[in-house]
Parts: sequence; structure tokens; C-alpha cells
Amino acid sequence: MPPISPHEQARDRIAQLRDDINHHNYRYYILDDPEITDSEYDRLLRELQDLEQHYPDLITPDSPTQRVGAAPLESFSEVKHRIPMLSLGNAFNNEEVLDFDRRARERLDVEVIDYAVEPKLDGLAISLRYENGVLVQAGTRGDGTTGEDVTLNVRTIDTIPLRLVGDDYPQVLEVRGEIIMNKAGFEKLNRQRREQGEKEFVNPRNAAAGSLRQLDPRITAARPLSFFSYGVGEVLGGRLEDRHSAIIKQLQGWGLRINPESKVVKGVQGCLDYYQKIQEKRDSLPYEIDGVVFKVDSIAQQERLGFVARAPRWAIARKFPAQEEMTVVEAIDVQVGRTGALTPVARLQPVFVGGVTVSNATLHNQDEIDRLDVRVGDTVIVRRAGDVIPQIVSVVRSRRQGRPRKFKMPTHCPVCGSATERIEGEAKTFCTGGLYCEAQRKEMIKHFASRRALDIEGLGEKLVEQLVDAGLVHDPADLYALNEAQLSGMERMAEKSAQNILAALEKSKQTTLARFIYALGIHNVGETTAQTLAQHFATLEQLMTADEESLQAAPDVGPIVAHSIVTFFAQPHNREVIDKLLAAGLHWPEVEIKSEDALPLKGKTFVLTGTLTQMSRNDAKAALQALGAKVSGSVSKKTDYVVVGENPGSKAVKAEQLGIEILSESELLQRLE
Ligand code: 9MJ
Repeated sequence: MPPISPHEQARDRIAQLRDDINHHNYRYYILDDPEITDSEYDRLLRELQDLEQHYPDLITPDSPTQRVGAAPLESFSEVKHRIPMLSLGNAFNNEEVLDFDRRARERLDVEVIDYAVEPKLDGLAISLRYENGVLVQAGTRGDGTTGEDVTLNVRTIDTIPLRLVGDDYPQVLEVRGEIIMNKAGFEKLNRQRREQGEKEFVNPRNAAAGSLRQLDPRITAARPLSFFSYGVGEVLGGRLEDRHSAIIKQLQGWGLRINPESKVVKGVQGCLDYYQKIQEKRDSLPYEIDGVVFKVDSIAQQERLGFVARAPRWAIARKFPAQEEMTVVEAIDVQVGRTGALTPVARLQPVFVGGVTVSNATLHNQDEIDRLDVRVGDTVIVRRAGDVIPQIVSVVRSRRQGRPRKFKMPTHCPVCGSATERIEGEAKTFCTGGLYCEAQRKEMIKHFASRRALDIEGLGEKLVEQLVDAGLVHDPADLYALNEAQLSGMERMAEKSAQNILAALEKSKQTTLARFIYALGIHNVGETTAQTLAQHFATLEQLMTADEESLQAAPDVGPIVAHSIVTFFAQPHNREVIDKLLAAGLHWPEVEIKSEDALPLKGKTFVLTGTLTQMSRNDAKAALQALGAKVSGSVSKKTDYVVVGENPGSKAVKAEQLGIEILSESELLQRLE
């Protein structure tokens, strides 16, 4: 036997690699049960690519390397469907399904029909022609007899085999199915398009259609498309099973993906139950569906039933209620949330969508309104999917009449009339009348009473809500006007606890300037900033009269914080509440201004770890900061002290490794003295 040449050796190896890769594609895409890792797969593919590069004459169109190859087309050519690609009749309620079943049973003269049932994918119908196991043509449905030849694009879709598996497939096999983009792929694609300033796709169906109708297959290749088969067209030179359910199993055996939710049910009740079950599952499926399909399972029965017009009498689609409908924006209102955030809401002409009547849709914020460019009077597409709140998907620009004004967020709160502010770089607009605004009342008072603010013991969330609902408390100052009778009148309020709350209120009057500033709930002013401000300005009067420039002179106060503070104190209603609080007797010791150099812990960095028993970590942090120390979250060479509480974590270990001084809680307390 003559020795085999390198060319022959390459040919054999290439054949082996292609078989292996096709097998692994089948395990991965069709059976969802891979046998090798992604990196092993990549190695096989790379070896094949290298060999083919050396021996270009050995490249064949069905090689797994040849998914994207061709240059862009000038236009799509036609494909003729010798067996028409049918559409399906629709049923929009159970009666229509019962009618369909009754007619079929009467024609067949049987009691019960077995149905093959499957989800109805919302994608693009496609016909794939395999000749001797090799994909030779892919065509869209078009008008059912003539579609577009999208072979080059379809070849780029991983879940579509270029060559069938096994050897018992018919000589000619036309597979029919749906090309889809799954939900995750769709979201990712739109995110990319948004980032690149490109127009987003409205839904996965449009994205799949847009991706397939590309003259340049490289664009299609970059899109996350996939495929499920659900039937056959022309079949020559081979035998198919005599039931739909068995045929799709055969297709699966030849390497085509079928829907894992497909099954066979008995009679029309089985169909109705299946509809119910899939509807419940709809949101958790990774792809969009718009209903379910019921098909008479027996091919002999299908043939006896035949067709009407362009739809078979042996199948029907039970559609879900539409998730998108058109309607008109009658107004755009602005709601104020509990935190003072303003949210624009579109008031819609009521429309039935996703199974309910929708008359409002959130518009989120000004950016979203600008993105959609939605204006009062516009016709819009509203979407309600599952239990998600209704959204406006897009404006139907062609229906816009006249030149409606662009919507702008109001400059004043629609609830309390205080100025609104939008912080640079943030999406939300806020009301600045925190102390007074009715919308924020409950949250504001809860915050005011909370432990790190005025620390009014016993005044919990439930009680605040009752007091506000009863009309007894409108702002934090009203708390100090409460009497025992009013408090005892609240639910689950014993006489003793009413007295306790009055005592706690009395006690809270003696506070600190820092706590008071924090309690005001000014946007962007947390506990640490409140302490800094108290230290820097020493009196409330000076803080309230400071302008943005002098505010920024305080440590760690930047333009955003300064702006929030000035805006807050500029609201007459906020000032009124502050006056009432002072009149109620709130007071605090004079702040001792420590000159920067006099701060004993200035320049020292502390890290706290583990649980402290005498004080909270926040209190410890605040106390350290008041003495000029920096408190950091992680240990580094720059750390001076690590304070170790109970059950310390890795920070304590790291401190030891770096030779950093470790303090116990009691040592910390000593130093704070
Ligand atoms: C979809 N769209 O999922 C059919 N379909 O059968 C399923 N469409 C169909 N079957 C015959 N699952 C014509 C169309």
C-alpha cells in the first residue's frame, strides 16, 4: 500500500473533525446536553479552520466553518414553495377552540382526537431544504408560495445544522419552523444599540425579522438568532412517521431543534388545559410566544381534513390576548412618590391589552420621555406583558396631529408647590419640600423620628402612619403637639405606651445640631455630611443663610450637596416647619468649633471590623469622624488603626499581616473620651 500523502491525511482528519463538530453541535444545541467543554469545542473548530486554510480545495459548503462566508448580496432572490407554507387559523377564546374540535370530529366521525400541542413562537416562519442531508436552501414564507431566499443568512444560525445527523433522512427533506430571537438576546442587542446611539428594536419578532433580512450575512451572524422546527414540507426518497408528534421526534434525531414544551394531549379538554398551563409559564420561557398551536396528531386524519383557503383544517392557533395595542395619550400627569421623586404618568384612552384594561402607563422620568418623544395627543403602542406594569413602547409618529408641545417636568411640585430639582447625572426629579409635602409626609416623619435622627423611641412606622391618616400629624413639628388622649386613641396603644411616647418626644427635644440637620431629610445630606455641616457652621442660622459657595467651603461638600441644601432652605414651607420645631422647644448644645489642627485624630485612618457591643458601627464612625479621623472600609498600608469587635472578619487578619495597630472596643472608647 503506498504511503498516504499529507493531502490525504488532511482530508481524513478534516472529515473526522467535521463529524465530531457536528456531533457536538447536536449535543449542545439540540439535546442541550454537551459532552465537551466550550474550550475543547473551540479547539476542534480551530484545528479544522487551520487545516482548511492550508488546503482550501478541501473546503465544502457544509463544513461547520462555513457559516459566515459569503459577500453581501445585491438583493434577495425568490424561492418557490412547491408545497405551500400555510398560516394558521386563529382562536381567540375557548368557544372557538371547541368549535374547531367539533367540526374536526364531525368530519372524521370520531369521538376524541389526539392533538399534538406546542407553543406558538412569535418569530419568522422559514423553510429549510436539505438535499442528501446538506442544507441547500432557506426561504421565508412570503405569500405562502413565493418567499425570499435567505440561505446565506440562515447558515449563520447555530441551531440550524448545515448537515443532518445520521443517515436515515429522506433524500429531500424540507423542514419548516420558526426563527426567533430569545428575550435575553433581544435585551442585549437593544442595550448595545442604545449605547451606540442606534434605533432600538420594538420587540424580539421585529429584531429577528430585521436581522434575517440583511443583505450582508455578517450582520445576521452577529445577531442572537435561533430556530425551532415544527413541521415538514416536501419530502422525497424517504419515509416519515404517521403522526406529527413522531415526525418532529424524527427531525430531532436528524439534528433539528424542536420545542421541549411540545406534547400530545387527548381531546379538546387537553388542549384547553395546555393553553392554561403554557399561559402560566409564558413569562418564564426564554423566548416570546403569542399563543399555543393545536394540531391533529394523526397524519392520516390531517389528510382527510385537508385545507380551507390558506389554513389547514387540522390545526389552529389559540392566541393569547395581545400584549401590545394602540391608544392615545390624553394627558401626562406627574405623581410624587413617598421619597419625593416625581414620576410622569401617561393617562391613556382605556385599551384592552395583555388581558386587562389599561388606562395609565408610567413614563419613568424626563429621559424616558425624551427618548420616546411622547407628547399629549400622541397615538402610542402600549405593552403589558405578564404582571409587569404597562409601558409605552413607541409613538406612532405618522399619527401625530399638529405640533403638540414637548413635555417638561414641572419646576414646582404638583403636590406642595415647592421647587423641584434634578440632580446632575441622575434620572429622577425630586420635590424639595420634604418637611411639608403631603406626598412625603409619612416617610419624612419616619425618618425624622428614626434612631439616628431624633431617636424618638416607640414612634414606629405603624404609629406614624396612623397619626398621619388620622389627620393629627402633617409635619414633624405636629408630633410635639400630640397629647395623651390622641395617642391612646390609636390602635394597639395602651395608656402606658402613650405616656412613654410623650416622654420620648420630650427627651428628643434635647438633641444635637448634627442630628437635627440629618433629621430634616435634605436630599444628599446623610449623617456624615450633617456632622460636617454642624461642625463647620456651628449654628442653624448660619447654615440656613449660607450660599452655595460658602457651603462648598465645608469639607466634603461639593456643588451637588450645596445646591440641595440651598434649595431646601429656600422653600418657605420648609422654613415654617423649622420655626415650628424650634418653637416647640427643640434645642441643642452650642457646637464647639474645633479648629482643624485641634482635631485630635486628624490625619489618622481607622477601619472598623466585627460587631461592636457598646455602640453601633455607625455611631463609632461618626464619633471618630467628629474628632477628625477618616474611617475607611478596607485595610491597607495607609490604615493607622483597626478596631476589632466580636467575630471580626478577614480585615483583622490583614491588619496583623501588615503590622497595623489593633484596638479593642474598650480601647477605642478610651480614645474617644
Ligand atoms: C409556531 N409559530 O410556533 C406552526 N408554529 O404549523 C407552530 N407555527 C404552523 N406550528 C403549520 N408551532 C403552519 C404553521
